[in-house]
Amino acid sequence: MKYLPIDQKLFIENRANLIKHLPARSIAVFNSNDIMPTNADGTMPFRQNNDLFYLTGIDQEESILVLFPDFHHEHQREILFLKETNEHIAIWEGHKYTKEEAYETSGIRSVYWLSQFENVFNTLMAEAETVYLNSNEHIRAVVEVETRDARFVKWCKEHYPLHTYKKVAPLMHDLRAIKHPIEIKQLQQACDITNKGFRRILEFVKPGVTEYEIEAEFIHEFIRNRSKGFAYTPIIASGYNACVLHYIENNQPCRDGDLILFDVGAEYANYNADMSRTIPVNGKYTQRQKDVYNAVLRVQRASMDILRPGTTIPEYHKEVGKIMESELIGLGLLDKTDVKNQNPESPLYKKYFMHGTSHHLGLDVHDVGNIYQKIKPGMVFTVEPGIYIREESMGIRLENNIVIQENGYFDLMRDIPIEVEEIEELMNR
Ligand SMILES: [Mn+2]
Repeated sequence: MKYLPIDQKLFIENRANLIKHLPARSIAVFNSNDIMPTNADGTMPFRQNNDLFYLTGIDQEESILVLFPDFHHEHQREILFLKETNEHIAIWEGHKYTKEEAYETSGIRSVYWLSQFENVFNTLMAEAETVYLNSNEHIRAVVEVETRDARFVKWCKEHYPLHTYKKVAPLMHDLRAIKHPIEIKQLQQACDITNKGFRRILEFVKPGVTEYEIEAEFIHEFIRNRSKGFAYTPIIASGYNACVLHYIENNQPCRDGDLILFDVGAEYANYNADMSRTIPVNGKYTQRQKDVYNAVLRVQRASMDILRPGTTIPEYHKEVGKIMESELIGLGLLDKTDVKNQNPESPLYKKYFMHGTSHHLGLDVHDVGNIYQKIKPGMVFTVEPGIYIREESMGIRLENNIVIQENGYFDLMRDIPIEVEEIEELMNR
């Protein structure tokens, strides 16, 4: 891991919060992610299961967390099972957690090797009535590969058919939606690293550079600041490419007079930043570009003001739509009368602004959290309006990450340049 150690207090408190929701005689099990294969003996970089990470801080494959809050023996109420290590394994496979390190990281005192799992689990299951198991219930997830958690559900039900099974995912979504101050600290770090990357490219961009050269500048800055790299596949879209919402080719030269849209964020300690900025290739926005840019900026700021406790994401998106509508009329892109007569089921603004404005952000980029529940302090959201004008080969999106507070919000990207004047100044130094 490149990131600095996280205070184990986070994981201890996260477990304590989950346990409050478990009824008597229940057991909860969380599995790590698999290391995914590529070809031959190649593998993808390891990415921990976010629920297991949230509850333990353990960032290693083949790990299992078992919670049984009211088990008779206090020392077996929370147990971590890890891949065995010793001096021989350390030489051949590299470093794995020792039991002591796993305790330091997670605050869990009972750390066993994986080979003991079936025995210990069998003892616990004899006393348990209800079993909480994990599943990926993200509403946008397309899952074709069977995860370790999914395999465990099958195994468990086959070996223990008479227990009551429940899903732990809704509990985890509710908990993870509200961020602990230590999590906010990690998210701030991810945003600060993203800021460094953005400032680096403001000095680098000029007519003729290619989108992939810009991508290389970002990742260089990210990794040298203890990030694993991009939080998600970056979008570096100049000119018309910015109108292709999921453009990730990043292989075109940037032309004088065009804008470049970046949707780029750094990962830090498994937490993610999600930033969008739009800058002029030659360091100066044209009047038209400036007008559209400032319209997007006004929508962003107005959106931040109405994203507050008590509302829900669908209600909020409706309000943002109205703000966007009036800006598009102001830019001459929509006609007032047409808007008045529009079908409310498919509002006209969607021609120029076709995506959502905000999503939860955290260990997942599109983080878990029920969007139909009322927004609460401590939730972290992106705010990312955009205007895409295909006939003008121009796409502008501005995206910040904010923490919802009792009154108002805290902008984790407050230090990342966004005003036209500041961006022009930094590009022309
Ligand atoms: Mn986003």
